[in-house]
Amino acid sequence: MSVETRISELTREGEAAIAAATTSAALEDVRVRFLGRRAELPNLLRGVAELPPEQRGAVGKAANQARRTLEAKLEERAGQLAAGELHARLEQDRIDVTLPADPLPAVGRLHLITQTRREIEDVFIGLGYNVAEGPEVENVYYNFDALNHDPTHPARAWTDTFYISQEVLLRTHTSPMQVRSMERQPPPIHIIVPGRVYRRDSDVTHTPQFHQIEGLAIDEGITLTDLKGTLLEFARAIFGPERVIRLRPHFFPFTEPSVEVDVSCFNCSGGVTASGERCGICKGTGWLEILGSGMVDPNVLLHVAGNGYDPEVVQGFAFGMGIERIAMLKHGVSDLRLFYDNDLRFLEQFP
Ligand code: 2NM
Repeated sequence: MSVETRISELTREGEAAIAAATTSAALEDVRVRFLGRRAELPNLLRGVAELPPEQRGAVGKAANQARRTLEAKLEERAGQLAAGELHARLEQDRIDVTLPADPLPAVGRLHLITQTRREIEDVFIGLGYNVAEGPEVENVYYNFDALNHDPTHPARAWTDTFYISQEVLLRTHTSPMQVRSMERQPPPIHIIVPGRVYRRDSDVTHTPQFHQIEGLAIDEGITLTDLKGTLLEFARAIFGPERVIRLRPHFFPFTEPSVEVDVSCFNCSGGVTASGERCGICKGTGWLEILGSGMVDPNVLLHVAGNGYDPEVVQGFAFGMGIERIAMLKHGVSDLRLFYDNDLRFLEQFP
């Protein structure tokens, strides 16, 4: 076989091997096999000098041509394989950054006051109420005047309320936001207002800052019956489906008539426990006081009559409750101060 024939054979074999290589590593093996230091073609090139002079030109030319051809094919194939491998790697390593991260281990829990607030909110949201929040620093107008507190009402005294100035104070209830909401939105309105409130009280059953949820429903034709049905629904959602409620007459400046609402005790029957003892939760009365309520006084509506709250046309009810009180009753918490001591032994009991 002539050297030229061998060279063209090597070229074809090399081209076939290059085309057949499916990975960069396999292609590198082909390069070594055909163009490496000990490969046949480079060996032929190095041997050109020993050939008879008349063959040197043709063989040298053919061998060089073969080497350039294989080098070009290797180059081309290397590019193809690198691109394909990159694509495959990107495809395989694809990370979907929109997937949720692995959940973090739990490092805490909601405070019992927050849990209770949300639970109460959920009940009223289920009844179609909206949740509104307002400022803790209020004007005397919204905190007292617009809520029909007469000028001598004891809560107005500096001894009972934290004043910032003559006209500005820390709200003593969340009802100011109900007036603000009525200024902002014509009837019908169904809202609850949760939040912090402040009173100058400090003893076993009072902290100077505590939490309230107040509710307000105003529309044409709302009666005390709607109030009772709503609060019964609330009492059953929080204290159990078997509960009943009772209304006792009371006085609040912003409602007329006003009532205090009791729920039947969830721990006993009529004040006597299953084992025949006097119930410690309701002190043997069979009832737990849970909130204050009433039909909104026309004098309150008159402050927002310009926005559609004409007391001759619309009426409704309002109620207010202490979140701490509801939580204490429901979970048997014996001391209000436990809520604010930040003691994990207490907090961890409410996962
Ligand atoms: C209570 C008891 C009774 C009350 C009244 C109002 C408003 F803004 F409509 F006048 N908001 N909340 C209310 C009524 C609050 O808490 C014991």
